[in-house]
Amino acid sequence: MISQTYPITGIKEGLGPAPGQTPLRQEISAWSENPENVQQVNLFLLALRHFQDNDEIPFTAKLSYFQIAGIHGFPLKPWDENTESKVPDLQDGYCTHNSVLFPTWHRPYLMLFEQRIYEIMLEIIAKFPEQQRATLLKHANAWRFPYWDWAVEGAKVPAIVSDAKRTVLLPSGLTAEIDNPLLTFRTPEPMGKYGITRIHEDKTHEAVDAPYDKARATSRYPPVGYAEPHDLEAWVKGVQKDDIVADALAEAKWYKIDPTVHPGRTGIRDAVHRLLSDNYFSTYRGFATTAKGQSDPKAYLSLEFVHNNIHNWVGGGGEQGSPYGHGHMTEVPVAALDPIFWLHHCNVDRQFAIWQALNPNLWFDKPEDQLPDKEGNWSTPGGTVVTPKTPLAPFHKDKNGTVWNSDEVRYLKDLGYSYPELQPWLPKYFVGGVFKEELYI
Ligand code: TYR
Repeated sequence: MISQTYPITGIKEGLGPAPGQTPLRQEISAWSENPENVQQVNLFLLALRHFQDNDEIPFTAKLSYFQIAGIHGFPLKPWDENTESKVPDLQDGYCTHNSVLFPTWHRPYLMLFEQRIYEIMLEIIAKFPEQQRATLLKHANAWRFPYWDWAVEGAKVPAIVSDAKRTVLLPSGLTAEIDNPLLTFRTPEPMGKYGITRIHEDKTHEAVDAPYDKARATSRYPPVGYAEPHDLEAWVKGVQKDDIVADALAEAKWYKIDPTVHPGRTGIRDAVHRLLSDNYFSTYRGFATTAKGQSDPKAYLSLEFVHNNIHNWVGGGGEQGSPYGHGHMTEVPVAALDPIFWLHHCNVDRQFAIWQALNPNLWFDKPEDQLPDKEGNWSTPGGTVVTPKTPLAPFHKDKNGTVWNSDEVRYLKDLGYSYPELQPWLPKYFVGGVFKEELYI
């Protein structure tokens, strides 16, 4: 029995740059390269390193990086729930993919990650000399988790992620060169020791053999096999071939789209532009998820579809005949172990929020092909009934086990963060020259 559940509340502190505004989640390169943010960037790197360190927060602890990443997939265990009974449901982990719950489930998941980093920042600030603490606290309160905008022209893995080492200022006043905690998640023992297993075939039953159990770090574009000692070593130590990520993003070979059938297949920017175009989708489901038909561009394009392809282009090996193995980001059960997962999902959440602001009246709706049952519930094609009240397990709002639902994560203003594009100076928030908070999402 879980005596107290962990309340995911969002960060409640801090002021945004404009009146009535919560602090913004910012684009990671612009944020990290702005000299005004050196103290925030320093706190962030110190906190992320602490979060990932088994000696600081053991992987057996509910609030460790390892366990929080594990909610998404492996190890297939309940998290913050009292429930052996849940175990059989957890064949794929808790994450909801190919479901209308895809955008909303990942929202409290990201809030949890952001909140943990903030909590650790506060612990680290307490170790700094007293006279520095008030300033550091102000920086921590105004901080929100950054996003990686993989849709900009020339998108590549941000330098703050690709750098092997980063210099940080320690509470003692000394500087240190540390292994970059954004590059990869490292574990002292092979991850099999903590319950991460090998994957032999992917979900379409294509043979892949990815020794995630042997890895002691996450990889992007690892070798395709591991029979050769140097390939095994690459898997164990982790490789991050971020130049290849940039090439894959530029090439944008969308899966399942045959270019001879859809000669207009274009890049990521075009896809995102269509995602966010006025009236492109007539339903929330159409925008949100791959759980719909695949026959025309509007049917195959969705936030989830774009997101899936980014996962594969970042992890590597997802395309038929690829000379690379499946890096962590390519496989749902292990994707969240790679730190870049969080930066990617923050951008997915941002696109979701921008779309919501553009389409304020669209929300959960019945699928075109099914009618709601007597209670007004409808099913995903897989048969599970989902509604905007479906619990987004295992994310709790309070200590008493109350679980978040999609309706409750609909408006960012309740959640303690916003994005640069959603600032309240947009004219629509000012009616008769007065700022209308209720219109601001
Ligand atoms: N491999 C998945 C696919 O091809 C993409 C994906 C990977 C989606 C990891 C989510 C995720 O967490 O659809």
